[in-house]
Amino acid sequence: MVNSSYRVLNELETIQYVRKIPGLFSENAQLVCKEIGDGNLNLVFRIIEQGSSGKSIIIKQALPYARVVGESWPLTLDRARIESEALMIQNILCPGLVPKVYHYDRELALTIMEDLSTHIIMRKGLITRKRYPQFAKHIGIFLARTLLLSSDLAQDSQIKKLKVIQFINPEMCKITENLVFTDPYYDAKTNQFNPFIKDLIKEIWGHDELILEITKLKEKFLTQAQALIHGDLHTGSIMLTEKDTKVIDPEFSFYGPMGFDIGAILANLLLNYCSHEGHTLDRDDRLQYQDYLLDTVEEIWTVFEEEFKTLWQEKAMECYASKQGYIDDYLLRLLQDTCGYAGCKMMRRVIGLAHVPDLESIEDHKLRAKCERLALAIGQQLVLKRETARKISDLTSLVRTIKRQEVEED
Ligand code: SR1
Ligand code: MG
Repeated sequence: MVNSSYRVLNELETIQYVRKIPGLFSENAQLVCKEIGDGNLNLVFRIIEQGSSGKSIIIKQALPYARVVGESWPLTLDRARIESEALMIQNILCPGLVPKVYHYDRELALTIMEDLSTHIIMRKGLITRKRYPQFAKHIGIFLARTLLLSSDLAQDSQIKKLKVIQFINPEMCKITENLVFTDPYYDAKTNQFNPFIKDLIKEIWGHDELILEITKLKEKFLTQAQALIHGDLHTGSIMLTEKDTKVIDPEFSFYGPMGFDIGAILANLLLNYCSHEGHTLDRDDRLQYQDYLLDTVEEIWTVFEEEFKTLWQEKAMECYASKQGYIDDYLLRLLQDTCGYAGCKMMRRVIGLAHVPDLESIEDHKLRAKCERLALAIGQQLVLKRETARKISDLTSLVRTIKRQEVEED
């Protein structure tokens, strides 16, 4: 429900608002504001102080509906609280890897945070084949620290249960339940897909074994309060430079399965991998960049696993730390969940409501279909074969094998 003092701000009102917040700008500062949001859900304003200071901030305001659809899709404003509280926790667990929060206003569902105008949205960089040498290390550490340190592995179970309550996020979870695990697997009205791949999508709708496995992954998403996950960790939720990485937008955060976050980031690297069958027609350039993406997938997991084991040594509760073989079993289950969730996340971006610019920016629909078929083939096998994975190279080998089968290299 929208509270009575909530109102949607325009650019001028946003300037007037920030002037009243102590410590942001001086009284006479000349401020320019522009709404720059291009995401699915919120308003995002950037305010820049004119003159030599060049100081700037971001003001993010949740709308009481999903921006991408309009007022017919009402949406909780509590997501702004979830986002600001998750950012503050993540900033404690891994300082410097998320934007700083300067102010949160519950009434207006608004958060003021660090401006990252020197960084770009990772997805945009990947489409133009940019390389980010520090990214795998940064995101591997982010994942290990946010996931392990928020879980029962590293904190008292009573304290953790209170955090589960703090991060109850039913409306945002429902979006994921529908858009990731349900709608893409039948002829739902919300689906949108390229008519050139309808034959393959119909096969997926009739693939009982696949749908059974997706149902098991959905059940785990609904019921496993394993760690405080970001909940929407795609490459549009990452802003970076060659040296620095910031994870943004944790409004889907809740206590869920760790593999959902790791799978999300790997899935989005793999969607980009598929998209270069359409974007990068020079064979050598394409193969080199695709190798870079698979190396990145492997490095993310390797860094994650190393950091997870280090944290385990330092922080694991005695009841887990003392059990021989437990950590290896835990990480194996996590790898298999990661494969499964990566598969679901790939398929939903091809069949479901919300697509990715990596694929959507391929204007020739027949060429795009080639990429989408590859993404659907990889997605299906990641779900179906997840329990055979023993190490991260099993995932990347699977991708290479499927590409050889699906895309004839000349
Ligand atoms: C209506 S929201 C659609 C999608 O955008 C977000 O980024 C989430 O991925 C969600 O599923
Ligand atoms: Mg987002």
